Amino acid sequence: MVPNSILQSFNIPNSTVQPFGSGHINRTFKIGSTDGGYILQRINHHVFKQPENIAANIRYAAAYLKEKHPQYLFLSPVKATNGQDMVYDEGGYPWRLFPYISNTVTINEVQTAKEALEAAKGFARLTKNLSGCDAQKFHNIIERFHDLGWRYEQFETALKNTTPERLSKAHEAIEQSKHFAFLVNEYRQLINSGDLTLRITHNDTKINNILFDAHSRKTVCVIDLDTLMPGYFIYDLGDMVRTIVCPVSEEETDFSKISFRKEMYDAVVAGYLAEMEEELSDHEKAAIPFSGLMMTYIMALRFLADYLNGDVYYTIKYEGQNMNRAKNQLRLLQILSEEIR
Ligand code: ADP
Ligand code: GN1
Ligand code: MG
Repeated sequence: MVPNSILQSFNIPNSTVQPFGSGHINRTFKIGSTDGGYILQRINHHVFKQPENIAANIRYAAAYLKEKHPQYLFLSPVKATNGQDMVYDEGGYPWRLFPYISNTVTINEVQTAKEALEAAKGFARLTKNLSGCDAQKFHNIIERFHDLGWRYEQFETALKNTTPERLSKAHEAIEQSKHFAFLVNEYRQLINSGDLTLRITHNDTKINNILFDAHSRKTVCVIDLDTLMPGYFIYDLGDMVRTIVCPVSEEETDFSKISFRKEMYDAVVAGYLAEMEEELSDHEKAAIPFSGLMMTYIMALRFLADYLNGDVYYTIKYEGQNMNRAKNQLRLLQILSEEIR
């Protein structure tokens, strides 16, 4: 649970502390009453090796947005009593506190095209509002985070280092993954073409990283800003396609439920373009169909590599979960590759 020293550092007295949310990386707790209170998070410092850089990026973005877009709701951490954005526990883990945004919900599976449209607008607005700021001022939080070539190399390394047992259990998923390696070449060509502009992107736009108003279902603000850093628009749009067009999430193990919902795809693209149309070049727009394929593939490779590596990165609740996630994503990728282009 939460160490007392941490509660004291944020001056949180005798509160109700409950585990919250379904993220794979950090630990999240809800503090206080249902319609108020705080979100307390322990940052995974094995994944985020320089958490101070996360805080610096968020501070820089917050200051810029406050000046240029004062109406825009951007979630900034609440400072600890010592004035810092984060405090460290005895194990060296950083903790931070956010205001809990009342009357909001997150969703893991999109039900309506309106939700898809709103989510895409919400994530696109972040990049649009930050378009005037200096990308060089942002730290790269995780090097080559969405570099598909790098992720493929990591998958190959995992293949070499894994146990014979995991290699044999993952045989089918491995073969399917290799089948899509042509996407790595496409990715390299696209990046090398210089056609994509480096922007400030969220880089983790899965559907549960945006808050919806509980009643109107309009988006209230984006959350999970750990990977806010320079990136290409295909990363954000692609991760939305990955998590929105399918009626079930990456956790679904009944793969027959995985399908492509055209009305959701159209809504995601329309929502993104509603905010970003004027920012994107024609070359960038031509890369829209590739984005969903690329991000679904990268996630399949990352889940599978983690399974082969012995489940060291993503939180799992049962043995084989990362392999199931990879199989789920490979099924989705197969369907997307037939439907999108
Ligand atoms: P992770 O990095 O582990 O995915 P998130 O920052 O996405 O962590 O938080 C996990 C969950 O907690 C979210 O999906 C959301 O349901 C909830 N949450 C996080 N921050 C807030 C907030 N400020 N207000 C309301 N709910 C939040
Ligand atoms: C992780 O933190 P969370 O659960 O929102 C991961 C993303 C993946 C996602 C897949 C820092 O995101 O890149 O898309 O899991 N974040 C990191 O569910 O690796
Ligand atoms: Mg999250």
